[in-house]
Amino acid sequence: MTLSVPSLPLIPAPLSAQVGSGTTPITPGTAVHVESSLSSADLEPVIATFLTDVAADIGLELQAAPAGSEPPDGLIHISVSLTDEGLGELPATSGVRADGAQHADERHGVRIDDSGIAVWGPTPEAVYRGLTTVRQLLSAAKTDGDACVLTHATILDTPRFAWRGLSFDVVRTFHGVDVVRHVLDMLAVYKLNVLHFHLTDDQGWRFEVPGWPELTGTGAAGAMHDRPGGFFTDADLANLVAYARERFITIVPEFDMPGHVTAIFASYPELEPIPTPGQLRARAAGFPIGTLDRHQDRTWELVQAALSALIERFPDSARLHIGGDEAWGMDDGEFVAFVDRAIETTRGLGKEIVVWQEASRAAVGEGDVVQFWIEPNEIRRMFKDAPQESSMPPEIRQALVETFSKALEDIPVAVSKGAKILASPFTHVYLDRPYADQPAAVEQAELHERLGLRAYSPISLEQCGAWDPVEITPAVTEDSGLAGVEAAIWCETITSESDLQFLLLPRLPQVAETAWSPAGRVDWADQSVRLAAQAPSWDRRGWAWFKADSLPLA
Ligand code: TNX
Repeated sequence: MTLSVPSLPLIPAPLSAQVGSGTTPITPGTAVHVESSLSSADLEPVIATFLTDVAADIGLELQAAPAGSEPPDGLIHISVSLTDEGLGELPATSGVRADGAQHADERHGVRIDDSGIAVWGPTPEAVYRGLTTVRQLLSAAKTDGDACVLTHATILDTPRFAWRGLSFDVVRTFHGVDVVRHVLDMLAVYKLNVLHFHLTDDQGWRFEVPGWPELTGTGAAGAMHDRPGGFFTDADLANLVAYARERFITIVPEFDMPGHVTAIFASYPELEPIPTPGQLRARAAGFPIGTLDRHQDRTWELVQAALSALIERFPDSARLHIGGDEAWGMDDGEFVAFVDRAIETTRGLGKEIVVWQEASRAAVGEGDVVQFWIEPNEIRRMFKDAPQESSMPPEIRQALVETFSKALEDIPVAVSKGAKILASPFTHVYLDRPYADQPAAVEQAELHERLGLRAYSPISLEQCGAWDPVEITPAVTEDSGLAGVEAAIWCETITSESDLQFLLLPRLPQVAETAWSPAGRVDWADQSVRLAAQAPSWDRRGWAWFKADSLPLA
């Protein structure tokens, strides 16, 4: 069934909406009331975040009514309440919560009528999501005048998946606290709720580990090419976790291992094993790769210390991402034994795991989250259809063919072991793919040319939004097999915040729609209109974005 939700400039598209004919003006000073004083304490922080965000979005200064006060008769106001009235029929959300919450509930309602706006839901998080809908409506209604005039409507909504994320590489280019806060702002406005923080990789180490000062000394000094390095202090991370929490976003940290670890070797050379023949060949071809050695006790002292530090810094996450991707050149048996012990170590510290798909070859099982990224059809295309087009040294290419061929079995294996799959197919949600659409403005030609990995074939905005996570994920046949949907932004080609934003917008809201809105809703004609309607608010926020020729821009 294709439900259309016409005339509402919302993304992700809501589950259901009825649009009326009247309008109501929301003006500076419009007060936000909590309907029952019993729920004031729970909802006050949510209102405070909403007021800050609306002011930042459009400069509209709403106000919080004093706790317990009744809205004066006849005065337009916004009311919020903790109730699931009228929401009982909404479908259940599938997937896994990154915060491990057992009773999470994001179902909510929003009603706009002559009295103003009512937002309700059974939890503060649900009310926050409903207020986010209001934010989008206010932003879209913003004109030069003082009032935002909203069309009457009733919206009942709930997400399809519990895990709606973005994996963010802060290694290849170091992005500091302010940039990460802006990314959290973007996630929040599109109802995404997980920031997967890729904090370690070959080019750098980005967080403090007690007893291992060289990781943030030598290890953090650089980034890709000659870009400046950096790392997050414990205070920085506390700041980010709190900022995310206010927006009902969980930050899930990643320590990527046993591959992608040469920043560790730069810091502690004694941890570096003798490279395997495959690794030596790759290094000779200019790829600085290496893998951790499970036979050294010091390796496990480091793993234990680093994971413990992450647990301290990211108390809201029920899980640690322990990597497992691209352990190039490592013996298969060694790889599995390493990942097994890393899993055991994480569980021993009281946390659950997320791993990249290759780690399915180790002891993953029930309750684990396995991240699917190597989309099989693309692999077949890459290696069968166009081998002659490769500019890669043949040996490296051979290694890639082997690695990716093995990867075709990973997700079916993970599913058979009872793991939940986090859908991140690199064909559709790797936002470091070049754009296939052309720039509408000549000023963006250079960015369009430079940004995104050239090894990937470009994808269009339409393709980014036109896929279904169940259909694309091998061996998964229904929503319940998935943890959710997560995009990734890798920063090899990105040198600045505006480069980053150029690749995130407009595709990030499309990913949000895939993760949130009901299946079978994909319709580019409608989505492109709703995306284009976001552009003024990106401009007001000062966010760079790609002005694609495929968008119906004013
Ligand atoms: C593969 S995705 C990687 C990253 C690269 C990315 C570029 C994954 C688990 N590993 O190391 O940055 O491709 O898109």
